Amino acid sequence: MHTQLEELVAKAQESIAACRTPNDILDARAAYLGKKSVLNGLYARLRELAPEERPAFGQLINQARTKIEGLIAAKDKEIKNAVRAQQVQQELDPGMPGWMSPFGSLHPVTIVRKKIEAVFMSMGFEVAQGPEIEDEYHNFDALNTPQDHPSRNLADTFYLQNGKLLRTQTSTVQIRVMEKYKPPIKIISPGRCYRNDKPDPSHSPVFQQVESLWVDKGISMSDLKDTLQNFATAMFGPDVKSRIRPHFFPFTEPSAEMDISCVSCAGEGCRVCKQSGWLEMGGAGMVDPAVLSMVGIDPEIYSGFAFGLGIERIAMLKYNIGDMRILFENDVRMLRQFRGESL
Ligand code: 2NL
Repeated sequence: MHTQLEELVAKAQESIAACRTPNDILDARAAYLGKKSVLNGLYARLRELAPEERPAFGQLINQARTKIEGLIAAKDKEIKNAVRAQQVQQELDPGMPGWMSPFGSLHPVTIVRKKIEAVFMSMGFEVAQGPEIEDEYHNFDALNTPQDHPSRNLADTFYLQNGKLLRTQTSTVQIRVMEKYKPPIKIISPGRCYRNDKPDPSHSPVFQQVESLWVDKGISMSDLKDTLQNFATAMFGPDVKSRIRPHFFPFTEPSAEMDISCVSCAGEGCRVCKQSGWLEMGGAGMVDPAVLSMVGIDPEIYSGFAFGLGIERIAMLKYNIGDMRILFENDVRMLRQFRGESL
């Protein structure tokens, strides 16, 4: 029986070495380790031996089994690797042209935001950022907004738990900067704002704003007008004019609305400017002394201007988009227009 085992292992070794395909491996495994295999039959024949001989011989059978299992596993791996290598060689044609990279683009609102940031940075403004989740103090109280002002209403502002809300303007960032730093302060704060508005051609509940703030000794309304004109020229070209009209905001005194001459008709009157020749750009004014006091800046020594611009509106004017919702649907046919667009 001993020699029979040795012969069996030798035979197995020979036929395993001859295996070429995964099927050959299956056959070899069945033949040498399966239920009907010679090896399996040897277990039954243990009973023919004297009881004291059985453990030693049982061990020999087990050793033979382990040896054959190892040989099969090694050959199996070898065959699988060879099959994989052959497949790769068939699939890989180094002469084939590569796939074109599916190049993306920046979103038009992002392109315009970066352009606005660059324009203001060239005028010496620094870019400040702050949280989109705010408290009533920074969004309303510090901006001198009365308790009964309609903008505080649930219908206009998204309130969260614990007195928190989604900022309705990035003035919150200006307040935080003024709380922390002394003048001179010359910053812009671009970012997302939230208002409980139904989407329509000129409104979206999520939109982006850039606010500008310059506080120092002797800052006046003429600095505001100058900054506005420089911005308009850099953004829309040398022929664009600007103007301000009286208005009211709780956080500025005096307050104004800013217009630029229509970029569509050069001031002649058209559909875009509703025949007026002018386009509204945003609100502005001299920071209310009450706001300066609240952040610990002495309004007897310092003054400042502030204004707010809607980025989507500027993007719509720049790219001739008639409906703000187009900017948020992200239809790839719209986005593709901006492939390769630089600032
Ligand atoms: C608009 C345009 C505006 C400001 C924002 C501002 C910020 C501080 C102090 C005073 Cl910290 N003002 N920002 C000023 C005027 C207009 O936004 O249409 N808002 C409703």
